[in-house]
Amino acid sequence: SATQAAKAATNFVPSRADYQKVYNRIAETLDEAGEYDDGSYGPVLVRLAWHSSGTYDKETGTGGSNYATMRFEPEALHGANNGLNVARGIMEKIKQEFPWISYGDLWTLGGVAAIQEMQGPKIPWRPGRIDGFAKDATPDGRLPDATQGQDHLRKIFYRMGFNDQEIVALSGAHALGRCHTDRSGFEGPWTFSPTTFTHDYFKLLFDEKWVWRKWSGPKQLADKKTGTLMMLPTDYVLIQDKSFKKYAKAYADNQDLFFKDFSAAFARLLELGVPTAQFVSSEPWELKTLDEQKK
Ligand code: HIF
Repeated sequence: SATQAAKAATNFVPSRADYQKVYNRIAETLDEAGEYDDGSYGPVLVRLAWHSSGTYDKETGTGGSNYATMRFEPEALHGANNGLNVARGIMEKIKQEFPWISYGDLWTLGGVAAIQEMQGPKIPWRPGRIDGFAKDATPDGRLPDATQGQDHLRKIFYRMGFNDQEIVALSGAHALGRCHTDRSGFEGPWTFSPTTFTHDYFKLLFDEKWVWRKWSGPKQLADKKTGTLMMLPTDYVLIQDKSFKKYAKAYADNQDLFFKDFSAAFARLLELGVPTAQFVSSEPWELKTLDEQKK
């Protein structure tokens, strides 16, 4: 709107209420998906938030959500980011409406709004990311390769500063969304409710019998009973590796514990690479869902 554009032109300092407005606009957009996938843009926005953050390398302090470098080639074209042009396009419309927000804040806020609106836990979040330049873009190979095993998973997530428990907690986000043959080559959803955030991913890992799918695509598992669900090789190692399995079982048995641990790990993921001094608030905020604001 004209008001929001005027705010961008002046030295306007946005308040928490302004960020709640952006959250609300994203939340309203999720359901404008129509025939797209399972009828929600939520899952692909979670994937954008994660891929913009998961490039972080704690040794060099490079990557992470600060500069939103996926706007630039070649990072936009990295194989791991296939299909995220859809999510960036959705976010671009929000950016037109709220030009004062940085892309890093917008994309991470998109993940927060998507998870909270899909009945997930509150994800504490605060603004402060700034737009970087093409020279800040990260090299290919920093995001995980789904065809690999536990050593690779640890190498990638330890590099971001996560431990085994956090790797498992984060992985529960695959309760959401699906794989697309024209994006990753894999196919199908992990759960029967891909637009609702639950601990079903862990329950299904333990309760179903998983068999290698017989097809010409990349190696993935299928549930024996219905053949409609999938697990990636990197999902399946969570019940094969002893250390991972202990946490996966705990999350399968206790949804509250999963929600609590996921919230902490995902909030931390979204802040990777952002210098603390840049944040506008010393404590992250819990933004309200649309439902909570109706009350
Ligand atoms: Fe994903 N992930 N992810 N992922 N991911 C895909 C889709 C989603 C990995 C691989 C894939 C996380 C970790 C890993 C989401 C969220 C998160 C796809 C399919 C692949 C191949 C892409 C496509 O074809 O469209 C690997 C190897 C990971 C390391 C374990 C995070 C924890 C689970 C960090 C995370 O939050 C979401 C949501 C989707 C669904 C996107 C969609 O468009 O529906």
